[in-house]
Amino acid sequence: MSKATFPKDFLWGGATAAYQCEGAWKEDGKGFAVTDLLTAGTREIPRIFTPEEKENTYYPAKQAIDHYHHYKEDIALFAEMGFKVYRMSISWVRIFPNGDDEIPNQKGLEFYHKIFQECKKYGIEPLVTISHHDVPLALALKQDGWLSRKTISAFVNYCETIFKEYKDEVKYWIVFNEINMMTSYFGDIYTGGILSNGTTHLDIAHASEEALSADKMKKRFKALHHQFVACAKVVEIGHKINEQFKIGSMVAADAHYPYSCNPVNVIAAQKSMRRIWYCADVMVRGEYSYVADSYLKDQGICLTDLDITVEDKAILQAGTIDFLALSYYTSGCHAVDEVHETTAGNFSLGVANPYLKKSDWGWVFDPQGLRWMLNELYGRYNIPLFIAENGLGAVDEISEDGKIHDPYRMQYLDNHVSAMREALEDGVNLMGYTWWGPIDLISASTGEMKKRYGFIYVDRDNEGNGSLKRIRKDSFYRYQEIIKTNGACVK
Ligand code: BGP
Repeated sequence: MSKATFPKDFLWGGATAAYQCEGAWKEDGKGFAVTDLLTAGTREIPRIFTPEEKENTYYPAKQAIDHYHHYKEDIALFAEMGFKVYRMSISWVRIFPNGDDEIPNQKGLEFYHKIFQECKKYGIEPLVTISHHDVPLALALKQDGWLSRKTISAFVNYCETIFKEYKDEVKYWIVFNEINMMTSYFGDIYTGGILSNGTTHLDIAHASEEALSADKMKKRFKALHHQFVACAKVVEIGHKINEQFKIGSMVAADAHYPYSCNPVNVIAAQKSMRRIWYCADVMVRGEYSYVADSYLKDQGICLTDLDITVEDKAILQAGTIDFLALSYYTSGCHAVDEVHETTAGNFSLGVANPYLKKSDWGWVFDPQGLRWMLNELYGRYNIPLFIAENGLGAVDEISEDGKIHDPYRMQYLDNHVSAMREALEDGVNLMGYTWWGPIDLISASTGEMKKRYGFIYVDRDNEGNGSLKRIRKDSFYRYQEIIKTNGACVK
């Protein structure tokens, strides 16, 4: 039997997020997002959130990689690699500095027009994430961000504004980045529910030890419910503004395996998948499924705690998404019969897999897990899938020849492209693939520059020093070849 190939119109590209690359954090009328005010950390040191900008403190989002002023150069480099799509996010606070202002900030609107025009110049399709972690600080301070229903209307107004503004320039949208992250240790920052929770840091080092009261979990899940309602409303409104819009939303979908065939471990792994199903079921099927009850019960809460109204239910039903976007980086195992060494990821993932190697940040390499996850998702939902993030954060060195040789990244890329092709052979409907951080940018979990994902190196260090010069890494040319051959060059 001949091998499946990638569809002719497969959307190859890369993904970034505003606060991790733009910089220019106070320029042209932009307000603060909560994520702007996170200090830099490391794998061991938490990022601290400060409700006000502190003197003599380094905030990575302040300048990031200064994409705001380098966007032409950056998009030209993406075009040189052959990108068909550029996934980027609009910063809510560039458009509405306080989140709920009466009038949008024209300079903010103009900036994204410029980005889309630049993409168009090279035939690159924009894919816009509407909310990538960056809840407006003003809404967090005033009303605990997504904990308040008032944030739903502010968000819907923001979406309506950008849908109308860019309706002829953008076709593909992702409403929420990794919406299931709201229930993880990132949740208090990403929902803006900081003040009520008293949370002031983002602590990846201790994420797996986190034990929270039912009251705190209730707040996270309530904020998440408000995002579901907002997402559904926005899907409906978007389709009315332009019926050609393809509007998706996204889950973090790392793979979960039983550590052994001991049935108690199999059940534990199955249960851990509820962190994906809980969210995707609502967005794809328009209602909470049976897994919601048991998942919430394990957090000490129940569905009635979330104050879901009859009107909410109707909204969820009416606004189901057109495609499901996912991020996939790694996998973890589940064991409840014995104690084992743990592993890391953008979620805390449980036990390390003895068959797999790890990155410097402890994320295991598992391309087969991507094939497995795509099958799980497609089998359950039967709607098109889009891999909106996948990539390797690694330490890169500039060699004596002035170049960056990154065979480890090329290997990671090849292996995941190969796994995607296998998933296509399995019959999965996959629309596209955007590598996370095609250009080095700020790490979300640690705030480092040292954790580099890019095919393009950016001269900038963890303290914010460097010329910001862009340099093509070896992987730049590999991705270029992969796109040029539509994946055929990968064994
Ligand atoms: C995802 C986020 C991205 C990105 C990525 C890599 O969870 O959507 O914003 O940063 O993870 O994570 P990190 O930057 O922590 O290495």
